[in-house]
Amino acid sequence: MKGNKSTSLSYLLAFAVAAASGIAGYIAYRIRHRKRELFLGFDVSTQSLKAIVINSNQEIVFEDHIVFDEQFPHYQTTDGVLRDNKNPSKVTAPSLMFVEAMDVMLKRLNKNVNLSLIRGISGSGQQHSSVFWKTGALSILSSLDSSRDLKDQLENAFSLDNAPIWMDSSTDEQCKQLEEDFGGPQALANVTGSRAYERFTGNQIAKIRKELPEVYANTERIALVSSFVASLMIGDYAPIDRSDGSGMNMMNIYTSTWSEKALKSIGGDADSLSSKLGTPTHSHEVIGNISPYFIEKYNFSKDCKIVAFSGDNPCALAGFRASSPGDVIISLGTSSTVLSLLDHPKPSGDEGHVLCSPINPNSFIGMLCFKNGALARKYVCNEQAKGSWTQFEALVNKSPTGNNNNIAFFYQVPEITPTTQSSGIFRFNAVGEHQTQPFPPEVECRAILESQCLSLRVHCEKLGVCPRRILVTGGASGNQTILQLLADVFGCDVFVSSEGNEAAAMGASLRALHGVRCSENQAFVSFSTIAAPDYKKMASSRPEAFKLYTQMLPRFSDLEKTVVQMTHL
Ligand code: XUL
Repeated sequence: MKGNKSTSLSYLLAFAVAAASGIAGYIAYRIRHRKRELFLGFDVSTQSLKAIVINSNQEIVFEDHIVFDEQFPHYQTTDGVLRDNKNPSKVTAPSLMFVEAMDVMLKRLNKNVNLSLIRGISGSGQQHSSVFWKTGALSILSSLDSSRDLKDQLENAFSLDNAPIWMDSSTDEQCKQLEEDFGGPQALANVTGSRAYERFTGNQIAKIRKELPEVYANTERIALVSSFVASLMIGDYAPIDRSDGSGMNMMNIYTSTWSEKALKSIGGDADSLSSKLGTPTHSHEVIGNISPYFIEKYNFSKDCKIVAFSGDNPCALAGFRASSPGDVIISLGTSSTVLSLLDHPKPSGDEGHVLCSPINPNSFIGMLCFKNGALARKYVCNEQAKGSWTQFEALVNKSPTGNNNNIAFFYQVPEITPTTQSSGIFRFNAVGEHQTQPFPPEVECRAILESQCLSLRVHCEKLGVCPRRILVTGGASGNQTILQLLADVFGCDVFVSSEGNEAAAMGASLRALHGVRCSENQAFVSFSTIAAPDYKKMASSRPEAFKLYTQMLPRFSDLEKTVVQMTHL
């Protein structure tokens, strides 16, 4: 009895040891395997195609880019785009140029990276920009010959060679019609996340249907640049992801399905337009394995997964590893852009956009674009400080927080947030009198910075964006005075990221990693467990200053409304 007991015990022990070493061996194998895994992100932006390859620790192992104008002069683009000489508001890009860029980039990748180790691919595309596949194109796409380049096989695959991009602003008529069909801008924003915008793809489609009916009829599939490049990768029509899809004025952002009303208004026949668009998908979804074309031509693994591609702004948010509501990214470049994760969005019929989040199926992004960023700051710096930023900062610091209630608005170009009709500089002294002459230099220098920061806060609040922490990028992120001002105006800490300017491509590669992990897990995995942030704190809010700016806000907002009216006179 005793012997039997000890025999079964030792069997149990042996079994446990074997199982444990089996599990340990399996874990060791998984770690070794994971260490070798690579993830690829593309970014088809306006001027260039970028690619970033990361390992599973999110370290960049390869990056490269191709500038369209330099590499492909035969498309005759300027800064990646074609402008209509007769109508400068019409802006397009050649769809085949994106295909040729992919041919060139894949060859470069093949020379530098062991592509058989790429486990997942995703991408970012210039948002709102479209590609029109011609009837019959799917059969070409799904039977590509790996002995030939993509470009040679797809040159006749488009119903429109040059398709509208986000810089196009020629759809005023279609925007008015769409808003009317919905019962006004707010009603449209309540469903699609934005009032009608000229660059938004739905309005572009409506215009093509009206002006080029034969093109519309001969279109089998309408893609965004993001889903277009994803289609190349899977050799099939790829779905539009819900995040990029919310930049079209057509998708119900709460259900991620096309709005019937929008389909009818834009396409006339809702079913026909719906079939041209396909069904939107979650952004973290694996939409297929890589097509045999790339396996044969570049030695990709047949298990390489393609994760839905998305727009450049959603991908930039992922690239900065924003993880929870209240993470607000402020990009201070030529223009200023705000991106924020939101749980409870308030779509506005006046301004700003609510997009679905690319990293969380139950969350949203608030996005605001301000046209007057660096140019307006530079103008004041040139006028008041002879172009010296050191002198400019010294002047700013000579005037107290709140600028003794002097407020000014600097619009070098007509502004979109808030929407002004014209450019101009508008100054108001402490008692609200409109001043035509510049303020003294220290007041003028502080005025431009306070005005831009207060305007950011006013419009963020309108959209439901309340920062818990602010992450600043872009040229002005090196300016400590601006960082401190943002901390004081918003009342939160301000950080900078080491991610630099390739946030969209980085975001695409992180989304590839995220999508693959969700697929392995057969369920959604939180993005924050995948992509660890790497921020440096640059400024903390000072309570007294925050209080003062909060008190100033209603007056600032009223004056801004007055200025908007003045530009409409
Ligand atoms: C955003 C927008 C631009 C483009 C640039 O709405 O139009 O930021 O996404 O590619």
